[in-house]
Amino acid sequence: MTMPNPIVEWPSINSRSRRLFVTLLVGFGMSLVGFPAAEGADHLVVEGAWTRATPPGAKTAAGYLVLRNTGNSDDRLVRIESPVAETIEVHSMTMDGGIMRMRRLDALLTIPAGGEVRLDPGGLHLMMMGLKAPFRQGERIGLDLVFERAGRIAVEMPVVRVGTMEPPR
Ligand SMILES: [Cu+2]
Repeated sequence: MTMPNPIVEWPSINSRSRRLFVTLLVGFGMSLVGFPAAEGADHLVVEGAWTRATPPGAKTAAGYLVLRNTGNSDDRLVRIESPVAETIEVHSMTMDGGIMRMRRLDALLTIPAGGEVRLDPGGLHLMMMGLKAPFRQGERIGLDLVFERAGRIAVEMPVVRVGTMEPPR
């Protein structure tokens, strides 16, 4: 009397069910990681990031970019980290009695499924505060965007001329 040996049994399984078995294993592995990881970080695309050179003594700078969500679920920007500034917030700009005012967003910035959010001059922007050093034209400023689902995405912002109001091409 011998025990059935799974290794001996293996070749008797036809290739279709073998493929199914492998698929199930991969599916099981993904379910352990959880749904967000299964979707992958590539559903969130960061494009066209830029910032401006800072005048002498300036302690703040604004940064602009486009966040595009190609996935099926909303995502949210949880925080922004960079060694170049003490704090980085997302600000909105509104007209208040003829005066442009900016304020920190009350809630996390949501990037809707299949949609995009643009951070442009005059609107939403990244506010970098407590700059450690001036931004010089031609440099690139590195920062990490941390999303609820996509996780951490490293971004490089080219530094363009002071006073630029249009995204560089
Ligand atoms: Cu601001």
